[in-house]
Amino acid sequence: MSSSVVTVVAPVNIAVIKYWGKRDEELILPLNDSVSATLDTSVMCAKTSVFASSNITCNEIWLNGKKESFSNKRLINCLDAIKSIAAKEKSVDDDFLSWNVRVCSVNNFPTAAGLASSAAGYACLVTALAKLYNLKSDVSCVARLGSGSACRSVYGGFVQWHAGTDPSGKDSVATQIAEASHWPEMRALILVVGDKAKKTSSTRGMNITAQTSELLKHRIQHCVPQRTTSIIQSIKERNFPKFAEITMKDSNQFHAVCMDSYPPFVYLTEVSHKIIEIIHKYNDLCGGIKVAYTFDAGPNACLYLLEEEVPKMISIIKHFFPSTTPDNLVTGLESTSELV
Ligand code: 2P0
Repeated sequence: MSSSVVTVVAPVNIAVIKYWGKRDEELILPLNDSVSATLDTSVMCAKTSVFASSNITCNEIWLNGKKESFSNKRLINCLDAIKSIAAKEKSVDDDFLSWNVRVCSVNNFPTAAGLASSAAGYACLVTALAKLYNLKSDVSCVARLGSGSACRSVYGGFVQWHAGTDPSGKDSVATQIAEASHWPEMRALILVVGDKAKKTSSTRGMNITAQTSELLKHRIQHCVPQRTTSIIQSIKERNFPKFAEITMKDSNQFHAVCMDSYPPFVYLTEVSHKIIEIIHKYNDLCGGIKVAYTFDAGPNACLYLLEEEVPKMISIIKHFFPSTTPDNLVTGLESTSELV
């Protein structure tokens, strides 16, 4: 086989049932199931090109135009896992498998600011490598080795990551609940509150929480299983108020769990709290739930709402935050990752 380049675009996903806490750090196995929606790649995505050649003397990676070290363990684990599947499937010849790779990846949104950049980045890398090596197997398991939430970005629409029980991680995989076309009116609006890298990384934060939070134990045993079943049902029934209520409660509990950690850490800012207050007031005035907020490990809000609410919500946000530019707002759900 001759040298070749593969370029892939992969979407960001924003969880409505949050993943927080690992039972295995090396294999990245979560303590609970999580559920997310995958966003439209036309506005927020990672784009990765991979190239293998006998002329490349050692593996190389370029992130947002800057050369980085390929010594990151998670990166190496992903490449090794893909190569080992390729060897098993005999999908490429041995020469091609022995060549080094060059990876170039860019995000079109703030990296490390709690906007799921690692999810899109690793989903993109793993999908690109799987295409380069001609793999047939599901690769959500490999994306998980890069970043837990990345396994959910391998699919479009609404996705569940099953925590699994097997110590090998073989059943800790993502599956699609429904395609984006199942609920075509669903929209996500991203409000970029801050684009600085977070003080406490997700990996470190999860570690502190798993070791110290009593509330996390309660969440895993008594809240997440019921919420996961109910939110999947709400997606299947296209029941927005039910979907939205569970989404907001789960986001709030995730941030409560961060505060219950010792030492505690905080991702929400005053502006994030203001957004929460505005959404609750808006829903009260509407006499029913029309908009849901959710916040990841950062201050930025993701609002889930139906298409008919988007213009109203944009004018409300502009009223309360007059400096908001159209760039701060992103809409749309995604159907699948694409090869470009
Ligand atoms: C999620 N987050 O479900 C949750 C909600 C942030 C808050 O998954 O250590 O970057 O690489 O597995 O996947 C962020 O965690 O962490 C995350 P690692 P990851 O989307």
